[in-house]
Amino acid sequence: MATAVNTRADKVAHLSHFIDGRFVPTARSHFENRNPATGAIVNLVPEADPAVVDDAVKAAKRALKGPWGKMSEQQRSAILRKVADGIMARFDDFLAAEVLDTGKPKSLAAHIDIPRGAANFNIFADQVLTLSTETFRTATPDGAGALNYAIRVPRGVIGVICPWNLPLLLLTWKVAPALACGNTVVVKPSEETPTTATLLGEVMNEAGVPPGVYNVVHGFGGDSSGEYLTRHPGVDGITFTGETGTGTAIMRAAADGVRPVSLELGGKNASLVFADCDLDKTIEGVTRAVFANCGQVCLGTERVYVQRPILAAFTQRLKAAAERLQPGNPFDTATTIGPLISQAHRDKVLSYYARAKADGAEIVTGGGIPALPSPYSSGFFIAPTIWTGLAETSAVMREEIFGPCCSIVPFDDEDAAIALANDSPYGLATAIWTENLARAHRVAAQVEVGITWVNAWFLRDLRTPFGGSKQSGIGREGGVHSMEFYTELRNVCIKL
Ligand code: NAD
Ligand code: 6OD
Repeated sequence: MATAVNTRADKVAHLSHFIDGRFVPTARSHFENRNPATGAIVNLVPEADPAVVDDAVKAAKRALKGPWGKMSEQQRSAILRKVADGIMARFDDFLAAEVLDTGKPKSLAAHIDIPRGAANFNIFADQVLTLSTETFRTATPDGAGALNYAIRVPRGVIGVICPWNLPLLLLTWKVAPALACGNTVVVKPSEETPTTATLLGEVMNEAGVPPGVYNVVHGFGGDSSGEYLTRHPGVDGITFTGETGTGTAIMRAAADGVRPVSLELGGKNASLVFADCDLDKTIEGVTRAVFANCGQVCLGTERVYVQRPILAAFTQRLKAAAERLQPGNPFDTATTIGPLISQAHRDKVLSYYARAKADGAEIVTGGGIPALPSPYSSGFFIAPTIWTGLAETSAVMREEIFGPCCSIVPFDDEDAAIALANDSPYGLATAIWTENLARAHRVAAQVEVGITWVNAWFLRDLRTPFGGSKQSGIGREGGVHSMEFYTELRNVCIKL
């Protein structure tokens, strides 16, 4: 099927905004979007100015009053299922587009990103059919009483701002519940990964989503379409995933007009590896937690605390696992680690590699840029890296790097492990590795994070509350928790 986006590495496509059910080309101000695996340009992307963002918000406002606003939950649910089916029907296009935009291994995107894009529509198609509200019988002096019941209404136009690390997965994680609840959306995908959001416009049209319900504007963040969108007074709520600093700026923008925000932000997550763990399972899990998606996962582990009796064995085995990772052509099934998203991000991660050295780290493995043949030598690849010997005060231990790297630090007992894990301004996720169930419960209750895994990492049930504590975010996504953000509760009191 012909598509409006690029699914081939040897082509450069002109992307468009998607507004009111139509692809809107613009001749003005295109920026280059590169394939991180080769550095080659894959897309020329239009940057939305305030007028384009305004068009999108107005289209979304109109759509609230159109057929979408009049549909039953059952009708919306059925349409969302068609969107899920549409993603699966275009699986190969979504997969190619996501791999070209991100450079992530095709095997990873085929296993996680694209199926989750579809699953996100199915889960919220289910969820909206079981959404309930509270009812109270209230006593009154005349004895007749009153009945209080709450109704849920859509919030209106939702501004959706997304990052580049799991583009389709994170975008649909917000768009699906927003639409299920009867809202309309204006999405601003990351400037690094504009393609699958655009392709989703085709699927929305094919599934019968009315024009204006799903809109996409391209561009950057501050002083560009991201900021224009979050500041637009026609936007009734903002949902954001990205860096904590950006989340802070968005929260400020949302203060004008007192608009609700949902923020999924950064992390500096710990793995706590106890001597009583199953070491085979733990190495497999920690390897994924540190290196999956080239370390560009908000839930990923950058601090690995290991109980002293197994420190040497653990370090030697994690090193071996890191050295087995195979960089290269993301479309090749042998490739198990892709590049970082951009030259700028690689420069940032390399600055932490230099900082680790300056702070006295021992480099267990990695530390630089791997030698690869052309054209991958021009990509943004970086070596998986492990350090030991860093002090907790080092910036490498405190700041989110978002690269394929971790620092291993020993601990002696449970209390020390918990204290180390909690010594962070962030509070997104922790992975605990132990075969002692009582210990798992004790530690899980004390780590100050929104998400704790025991003997697992990134094992997801989409009904569960997902989100961060401290500077890792505000609010929870998933199941009924998403529905709470995307609806407003109104109470009705009837005197009987
Ligand atoms: P980012 O904050 O730089 O950008 C995210 C999005 O915000 C982009 O679309 C960008 O254009 C936009 N943006 C930037 N400044 C803006 C502004 N002033 N106003 C409006 N929009 C603006 O994040 P990133 O580099 O794309 O993604 C990596 C970050 O995302 C990491 O910190 C990672 O931990 C975090 N993340 C968190 C989660 C989570 O669920 N907690 C998930 C994935 C990524
Ligand atoms: O699985 C999810 O629902 C989710 N929000 C994952 C976030 C991953 C961060 O990079």
